[in-house]
Amino acid sequence: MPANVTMEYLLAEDEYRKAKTITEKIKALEKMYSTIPKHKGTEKMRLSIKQRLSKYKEKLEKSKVKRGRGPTFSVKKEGAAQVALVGLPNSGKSSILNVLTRANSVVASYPLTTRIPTPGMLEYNDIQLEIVDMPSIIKDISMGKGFGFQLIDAIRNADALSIIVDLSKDPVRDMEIILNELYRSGFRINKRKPEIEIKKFSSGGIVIRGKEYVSDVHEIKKMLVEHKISNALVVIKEKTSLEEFLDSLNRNLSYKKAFIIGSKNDLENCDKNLETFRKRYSEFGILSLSAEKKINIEQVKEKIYEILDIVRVFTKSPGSEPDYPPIAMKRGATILDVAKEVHKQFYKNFKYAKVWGRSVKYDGQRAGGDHVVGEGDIVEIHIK
Ligand SMILES: Nc1nc2c(ncn2[C@@H]2O[C@H](COP(=O)(O)OP(=O)(O)OP(=O)(O)O)[C@@H](O)[C@H]2O)c(=O)[nH]1
Ligand SMILES: [Mg+2]
Repeated sequence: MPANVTMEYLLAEDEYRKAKTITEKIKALEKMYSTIPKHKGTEKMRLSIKQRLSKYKEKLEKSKVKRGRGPTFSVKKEGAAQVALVGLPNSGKSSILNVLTRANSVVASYPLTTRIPTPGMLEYNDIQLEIVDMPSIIKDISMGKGFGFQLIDAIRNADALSIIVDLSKDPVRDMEIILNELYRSGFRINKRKPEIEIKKFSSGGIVIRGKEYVSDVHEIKKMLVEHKISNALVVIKEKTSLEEFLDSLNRNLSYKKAFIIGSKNDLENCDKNLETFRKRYSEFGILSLSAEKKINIEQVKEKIYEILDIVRVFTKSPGSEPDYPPIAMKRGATILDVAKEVHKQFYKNFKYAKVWGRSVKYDGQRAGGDHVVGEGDIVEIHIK
């Protein structure tokens, strides 16, 4: 035990030792993690806390399955992609859903009005997008408080998040609460899962490639063994911190893109609050709007579209005009992905495609199945 930990940390550790339930253990471990000084000398202790945390969280997940799940919150996906509106009670989520779509989610001046996820459709650039107004985030949803687990599952189901903070109140504090709850619930926001490949074998021990990308190979091996991986080829492809490596072993984590909407910007003090907020959270894309006065609605729609990373592809049959509407693909999708989207037969019997648009040098260029499509491309698929 290094001598340079704080009194608060020692108290939290004591709490951990005395904790009887899984939830108590998790809370104490979280306290330990937040009070431990963050420097090189405590790195291993921090990792060990995180490791214990993910173990207890897994146990909590399992116990939730046993307990049954109560009402289901799942929203059947409609349209090309789904964006979830998440935020604290009364922050204006339902008002935003209503102004973005034709939905009619109940708006009221008291908190926790929205009890179940409420979807609406937004058409943008000829593409149908689904926006889901989520029940509010409250403290300890990660422990299952309220319908916490159902809410977490519903948020997991979304392709991206829009975090709503009320600009007329204290957006910096609200954002802290939201990010903390999301983190504890297993979300990693605007982060990419590190590029690590793990191929398990039945013997041969652990072989690590890309050792130069991590600071402590011994610690990595320990983590793998803790996760019951004792024979595997581990390929690390980019610089990865020990904490990121530990995260990558945790299958319960969900990596989500998010941008922030500062709501109610028609109210007093909002400009000042927005300025402070922007400085504090400069790494996020931040827009402000007023659902009531309909300010900046178009910008928000554009941002939603942008965060989903969609490219539109028009399909066509030989000798005819392109079909309408276009189909929405994820950026990086290939011609074969497009074929799969159109019809199983096009995918199974694919021969080649002709492409017009940004991704090719000349109109009607021939392309193979692995050709990556570009925004607005026209694709004519030829089959065997
Ligand atoms: N001035 C102003 N008030 C707003 C705006 N948007 C929402 N409100 C008010 O804020 C309150 C909460 O709005 P809701 O849209 O119900 O908020 P919510 O986040 O869905 O709240 P819960 O579902 O109860 O957690 C209501 O009294 C709204 O009238 C806005 O743009 N400007
Ligand atoms: Mg609501």
